[in-house]
Amino acid sequence: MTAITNHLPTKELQALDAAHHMHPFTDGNALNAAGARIITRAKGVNLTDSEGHEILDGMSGLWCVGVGYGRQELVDAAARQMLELPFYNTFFMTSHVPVIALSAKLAELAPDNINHVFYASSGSESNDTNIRLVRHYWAKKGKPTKTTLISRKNGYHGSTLGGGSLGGMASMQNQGCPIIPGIHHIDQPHWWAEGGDMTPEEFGLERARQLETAILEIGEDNVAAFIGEPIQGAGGVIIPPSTYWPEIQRICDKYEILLIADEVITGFGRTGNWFGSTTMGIRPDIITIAKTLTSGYIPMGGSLISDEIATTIADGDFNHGYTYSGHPVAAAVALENLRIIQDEKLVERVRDDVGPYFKAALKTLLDHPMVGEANSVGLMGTLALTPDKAKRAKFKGEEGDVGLRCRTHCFNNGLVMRAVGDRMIIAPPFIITHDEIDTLVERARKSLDQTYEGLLKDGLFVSA
Ligand code: PXG
Repeated sequence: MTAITNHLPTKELQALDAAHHMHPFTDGNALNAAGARIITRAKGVNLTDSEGHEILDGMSGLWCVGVGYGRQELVDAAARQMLELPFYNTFFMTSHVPVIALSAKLAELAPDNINHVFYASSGSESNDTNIRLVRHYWAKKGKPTKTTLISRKNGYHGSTLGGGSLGGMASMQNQGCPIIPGIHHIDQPHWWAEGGDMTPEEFGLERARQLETAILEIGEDNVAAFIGEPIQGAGGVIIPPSTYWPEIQRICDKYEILLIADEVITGFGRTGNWFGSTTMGIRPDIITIAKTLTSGYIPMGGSLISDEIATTIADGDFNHGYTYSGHPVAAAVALENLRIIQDEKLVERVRDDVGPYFKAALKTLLDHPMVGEANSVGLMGTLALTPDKAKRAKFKGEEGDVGLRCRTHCFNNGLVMRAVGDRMIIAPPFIITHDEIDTLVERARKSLDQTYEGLLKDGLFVSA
């Protein structure tokens, strides 16, 4: 058989892909009919596909390639570690240097009360760990009935049975993922879509207080933890009203409920601080990490854990772990990635330089007839598309059709911008320059124009 390489014709690659590769969250027949876009290489913030098109990656891969593509340092760190010690487990009273160094580094970066790490290979696995961890913690504290975790509709916490249950995506739960016992969902703080006539501040408080209502219903003695993303990512970059997180923190404190910040997207600089918890002013007991931990060069996830929890469960086995918990190559890459973020001051860059520049550039799109909201925190941005800005109206027809049209125009104009329903979301690498942000917004505007013209032509620029 001939080797399958970048140099095969695109059509042949697409045919092999269609024949053998099942894609995540994808309509297989639609994909096979269209043919996958084959990405062959990348450098900085730009992807190149098998037809030689250059595409500005406004999504950092999948929210992960913070330091950008083509970093030789990360390649070298992986190669060195593979030669020295490609694998060893950490189960039976053994450890290794990369995992020790990474854990100490993460303890240094994490909030003061957090100095311990439990590793996994993804965000989903890490949240599965968290479910077991908080229940085990409360059992150790002599409160074994505290088992329920409260999370949010339209939150995203992964695709395993645990992560998918914590998440609030009905489309997932309807497909073989019935919500596991002991999970309760409250509404999300999505003012644009659900805030009605309330001010954002009133609405933020109302949504946070649903946590208190749920705790009182379920009983304080039965609730283990609340989990939320500081800013919902996969749900559409939902930036909560300023009143939301302080009220959630107050409620968690009052009822002795652990707070888990799922920072798989917001961690390691995305919001302009090392953690989105800092940006939102909260004090979590556990922080879920993945993605930018390694800038996506190799899979790794984990749970950053408070001293209180770690010391409480230290007495006796915690019967949980993954073959690749603390994988030495992943740990070496993570460590080098964090060194780059720190040495190149990328967190400060997002906070003080490219973050504010990006926000101002996005806001220029507010004059577009279809853009009702343009907002960002750090390098996490969102555009709400609407046929009626004043009413924050939805489009007539299937929700998400307009977003998909726009996403397709973006791709064709050399920009990856994702659609969640009819919201567009953007999260470029931290190394993006002002010029590249200008290019991103230019391509976004062109795509919005084409989407708008198409809707007018098809008579679809109409409210539901
Ligand atoms: N928590 C959060 C907050 C996430 O965003 C996970 C957990 C799960 O991580 P893993 O590594 O198991 O995928 C995520 C993942 C999207 C998209 O389309 C977002 C994610 C994954 C896939 C697609 O925005 N986030």
